[in-house]
Amino acid sequence: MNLKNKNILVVGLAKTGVACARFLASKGARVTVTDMRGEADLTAQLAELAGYDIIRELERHDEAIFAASDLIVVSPGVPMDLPQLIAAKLAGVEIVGEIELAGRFIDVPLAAITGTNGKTTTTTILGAIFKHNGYHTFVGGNIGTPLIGVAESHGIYDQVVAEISSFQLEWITSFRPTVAALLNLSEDHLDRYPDYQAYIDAKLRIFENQTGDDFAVVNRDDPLVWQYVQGIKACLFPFSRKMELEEGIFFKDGVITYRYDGREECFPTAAIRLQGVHNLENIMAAVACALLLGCRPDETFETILCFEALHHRMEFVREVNGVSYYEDSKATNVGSVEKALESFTDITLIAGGKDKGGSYAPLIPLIKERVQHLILIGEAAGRMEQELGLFADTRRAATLEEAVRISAKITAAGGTVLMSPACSSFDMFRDYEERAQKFIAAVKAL
Ligand code: UMA
Ligand code: ADP
Repeated sequence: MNLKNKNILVVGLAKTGVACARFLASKGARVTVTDMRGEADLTAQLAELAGYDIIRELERHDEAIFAASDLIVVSPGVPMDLPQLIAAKLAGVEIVGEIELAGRFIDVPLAAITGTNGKTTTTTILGAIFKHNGYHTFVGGNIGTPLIGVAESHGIYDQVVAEISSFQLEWITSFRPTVAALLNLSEDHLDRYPDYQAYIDAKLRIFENQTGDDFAVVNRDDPLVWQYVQGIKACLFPFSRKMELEEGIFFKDGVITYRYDGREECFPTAAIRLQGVHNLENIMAAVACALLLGCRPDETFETILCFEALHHRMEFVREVNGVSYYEDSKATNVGSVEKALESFTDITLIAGGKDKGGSYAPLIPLIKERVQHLILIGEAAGRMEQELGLFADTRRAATLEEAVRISAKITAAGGTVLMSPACSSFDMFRDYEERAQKFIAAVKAL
């Protein structure tokens, strides 16, 4: 792809925009960056662009600049229906997302992980397996390091592992993973998409450009996933913790078995540290990707044996007066909260935050069965109370700290206080990490 002297507009100037602008400028493109935020909010990003010859269009998106570009590169946080993008598309301007641009410069095997939940965990496990197998591995994408970093790296990597979000798949045309994994599907991001189907359609685009030479590692136990992957061109490689498979990877009687092309590898799971059935699924998906891409079984197994849970995913904080406190701040949708509720009984659940628009009703059976008290915070509290309030003793708290104090008063010894919000954090916190830290501090203060 020749970028020299092309007029390229980068839309959004956060992590992705900065990385793309630097890369494009280093390739000789004439780069303009545009962001709705102003200079005062973007000092860190602008500092990273110091020394590069880049035009800035801040505090506005000028339709004329969009239309006059040879290429537009869009950040994942910018919605697809931005009027300036729609107009540019109608005018025939090529528009790509950052992973599409990066993909055009990746010439080594690419493993791409998507799904509603478990992406970061699976991506991290897979990256660790490749590294333990001796590969120079780039781990990036939605996990926090823009994928374009691979293109900037002058060929030092021989393996790429990418966490891929639905947002990132919106503007692809040729992005083609060697192995693509779809972990699960449940409602999320309905504040961005017109409906659930549009979100699913965006996720499924991960398979769009694969051919029969590529693999799709897919959850055989998730009926939606299994339904939607029928008919894709890639070679289907299912994973299951519920059924034995003739080909694929499955869990049975304490053993993970990989079975493919006449080969069988067995991994006993008793000594694995990562807890929870959902993590078994993440491990199977990662092991499948690794073995399909040439990793050795011994090194693969050694890696999963010592892999520890990532922070803010069902993490134990402390026990106070016989009550255990867990924080699951990364649980920002209903699907992930279901997994957390399945892991405990006698729960005081602290939930709420910025509403993403989906239904909370799938939680009702588990709330009836396992939740004694429900403490709601944030913008979503009203809607959650309407949908869930009848099924447990329900209260509201103005702050997370107050929610923790109330939980400490009302939870009987032997119970569990679980913060698993089912919402994003942006109404009250900078991000899910800040929400986690505030919860941990409040629990430590008890
Ligand atoms: N902006 C505009 N105009 C708009 C909308 C936004 O100018 O109409 C600007 C904003 O002011 C901001 C920038 O665009 O400056 C937004 O950029 P961004 O949100 O794409 O932020 P990045 O820092 O580039 O982060 C993105 C991903 N963010 C999102 O998808 C929202 C990061 O995923 C990802 O790690 C990073 O690229 C590197 O690949 C975060 C995320 O929340 C973790 N992802 C969602 C999730 O996991 O649920 C999908
Ligand atoms: P993602 O990157 O997709 O958000 P994470 O690995 O960060 O996934 O986990 C996010 C939340 O989802 C956490 O609450 C975690 O406990 C839960 N989770 C992890 N893996 C799965 C899975 N396979 N199915 C459902 N929930 C999961």
